[in-house]
Amino acid sequence: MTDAVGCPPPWDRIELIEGDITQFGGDAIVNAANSSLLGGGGVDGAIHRAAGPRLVAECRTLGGCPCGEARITAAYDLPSKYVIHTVGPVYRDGHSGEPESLDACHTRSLELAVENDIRTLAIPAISCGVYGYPLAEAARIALGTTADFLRRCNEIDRVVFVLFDVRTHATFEAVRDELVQTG
Ligand code: AR6
Repeated sequence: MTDAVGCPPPWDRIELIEGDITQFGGDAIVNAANSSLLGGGGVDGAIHRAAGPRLVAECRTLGGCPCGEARITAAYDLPSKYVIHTVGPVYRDGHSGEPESLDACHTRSLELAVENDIRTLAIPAISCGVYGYPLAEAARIALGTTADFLRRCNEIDRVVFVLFDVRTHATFEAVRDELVQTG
């Protein structure tokens, strides 16, 4: 099992930790939202609870967000400065545009980060809860897309995948190790 510090670029800028994303103290956290952007369960619910009611008030002004796109708001009572809300795909069979949408969620979130001078951001396992994306398949897209983005972008110092349970963390680590080895 490799550790980010011992990894070749760009993997040395991608960290995988088990934890609660609402405690991340970097510049921004990514929210796995739904297209209303008005809150929900899972990580979305946890982020809205920790940010306080001003977050949903700002979200209301945005008019929603389609699947595969992202929107940015302030983070209010959270320790980070911004929340980037993205809407992942609901998993059907893996051949109904889900990989492309999940890829787009990560790319659009990272693009918004660069546009807003965000250098450190945390990302949860988007679509891996209620939306039912198989973990290893989602990890391959999340990590592969992020690594490709960081290869051509030096304006982001650190992307931390904050994974909520042991199984998700272990799956992301195994996929990361595989991707590091295959280049
Ligand atoms: N920190 C990090 N990860 C978390 C946290 C947390 N505090 N809480 C849960 N997770 P989900 P989705 C993990 O269901 O599949 C919402 O209702 C969780 O264990 O939050 O994209 C939205 O409003 C899982 O690994 O998001 C949408 O309607 C991962 O976050 C819908 O769920 C994503 O699980 C989005 O579904």
